[in-house]
Amino acid sequence: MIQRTLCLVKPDAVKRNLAGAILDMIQKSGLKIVALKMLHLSVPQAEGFYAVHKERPFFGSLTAYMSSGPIVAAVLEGEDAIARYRTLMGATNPANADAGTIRKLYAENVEANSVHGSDAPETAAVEIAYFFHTLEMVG
Ligand code: 3AN
Repeated sequence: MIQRTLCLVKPDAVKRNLAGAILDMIQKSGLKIVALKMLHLSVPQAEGFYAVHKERPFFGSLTAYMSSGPIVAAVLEGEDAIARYRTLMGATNPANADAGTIRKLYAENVEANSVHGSDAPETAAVEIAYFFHTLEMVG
């Protein structure tokens, strides 16, 4: 099934000039970028995005980090895009990520882990709509 998923290149990776390298890995994997922008979230915008995690102990730190610098947001499209992109990202904690994954290569730690990817069709739809208007997506 052709799916769309939300990709975020997080502040740690953008700050280290890794956005291009990460988007290159995504494109080389065969996923297609159908929307792309750079933005700097405010704390309330980061809190809105991570609302599902608001009871977690790391919520304050996570939202401070996600609003600490610019991010790159993209919508990826392809056959089985949600699972394929999560495989390419690797495990949440880079210490547990497989060799060759984005997080193994670039993530600093479990919080500053370089990339975000939606985990299911329902969350992908909500997350894509959080960042992109329908008219900003092509293809
Ligand atoms: P994933 O991004 O792999 O789907 P989630 O949804 O469990 O992982 O966590 C969302 C984000 O919260 C992670 N990408 C990471 O930045 C942060 N995070 C997850 N677990 C921790 C933790 N134990 N300590 C600090 N931050 C965490």
